[in-house]
Amino acid sequence: MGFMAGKRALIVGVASERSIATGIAEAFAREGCEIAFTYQNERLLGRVTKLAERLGQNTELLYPCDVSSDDEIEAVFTALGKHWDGLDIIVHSVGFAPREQLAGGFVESVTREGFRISHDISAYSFAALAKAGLPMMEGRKGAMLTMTYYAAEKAVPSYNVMGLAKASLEACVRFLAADLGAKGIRVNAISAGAIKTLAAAGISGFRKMLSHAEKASPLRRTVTTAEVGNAAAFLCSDLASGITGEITFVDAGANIMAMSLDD
Ligand code: NAD
Ligand code: 0WE
Repeated sequence: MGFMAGKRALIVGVASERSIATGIAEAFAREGCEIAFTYQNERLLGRVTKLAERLGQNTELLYPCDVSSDDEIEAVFTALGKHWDGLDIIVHSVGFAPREQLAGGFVESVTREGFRISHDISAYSFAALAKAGLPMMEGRKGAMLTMTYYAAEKAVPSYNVMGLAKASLEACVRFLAADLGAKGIRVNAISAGAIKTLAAAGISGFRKMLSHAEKASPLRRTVTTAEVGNAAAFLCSDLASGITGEITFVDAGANIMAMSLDD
C-alpha cells in the first residue's frame, strides 16, 4: 500500500507528458492517491485524458479551468463535489507571463499589463484555488502545494517580472500556511531547478542554463520531473505532517552554491 492511500488530490497544471504536474501525478498515483485533473483549455483535454487513463484514474474527473476566471475555478469544485465528499490535496503547477516579458532587460520589458497578468496567473491563482477549494478540504489533514523558482530570491537574467510573481507566490505560501494551519491544512512550495518543459521551450538560452546547472550544482546534473514528483508526494502526504509554509528546493543543490564548481 502506498503512503498516499485514501488521499484525494486535484492537480492543476498538466499540459504535456513533460509537465512537472505530470511527474507529480505519476508519483501520487504510484503511492495510491486518487487524482482529479483540470486542463487550461479544450486543446489540452486529449493530453490530460491520456494521462488519467495511463495512471488508472477516473476520466470523469477532468475539468476545464483557466485560472484567470473565478467562474471556472468555482465550477471545478462544484463539479468535483458531486463525485467526492471531500478533498485532501490541491497541487498548483501553473505559471505564465506574456512571452515578451521573458526576454531582454527587466526595465525594458516590464509593462503594467505584463506585471498584472504574470501576477494574476502565477501568484493570485494559488490563493484563488485555496479560497474556492477550502470548503471541500476542511477537517481532513489537507495539503496544498505550488511550484516556484529560485529567481524569487536572486535575480536571474530574462526571468524578469516572473521573478516578482514567484516572490509573491512564495509569500502567498506563508500567508496561506499561517491562515489555514488552524484548519489542519498545510501549505508548501517546491523550488525546482530548471527542467525542459513546454514552459521552458522557446526561452532563448535555456539550453545554456541547463548546461550551467549541470556544472554548478553539487550533484553535477539537472533534476527530473520524477524527482520533483517524489518530493511533492512526500510534502502532500501525512509523512510531512510537521511541515508547513516551507519552500523546499529540488534542484540538485544548485541554490546552496556561492561560486561555481570547477569540475
Ligand atoms: P508546463 O508548461 O508543462 O506547465 C505550465 C502549466 O501552466 C500548463 O499546464 C499550462 O496549461 C498552465 N497554465 C498557464 N496559464 C494558465 C491559465 N491561465 N490557466 C490555467 N492553467 C494555465 O511547464 P512546467 O515547467 O511544468 O511549469 C509548471 C510550474 O513549475 C510553473 O509554475 C513553473 O513556473 C514552475 N517551474 C518550472 C521550472 C522549469 O524549469 N520548467 C522550474 C521551476 C519552477
Ligand atoms: O517558470 C518558468 C517558466 C515560466 C513561463 C514560461 C513561459 C514561456 C511561454 C512563464 N510564462 C511563459 N510565457 C510564454 O509565453 N521557469 C522556471 C522556466 C524558466 O523560464 C525562464 C528561465 C527558466 C528557468 C525564462 C528566463 C530565464 C530562465
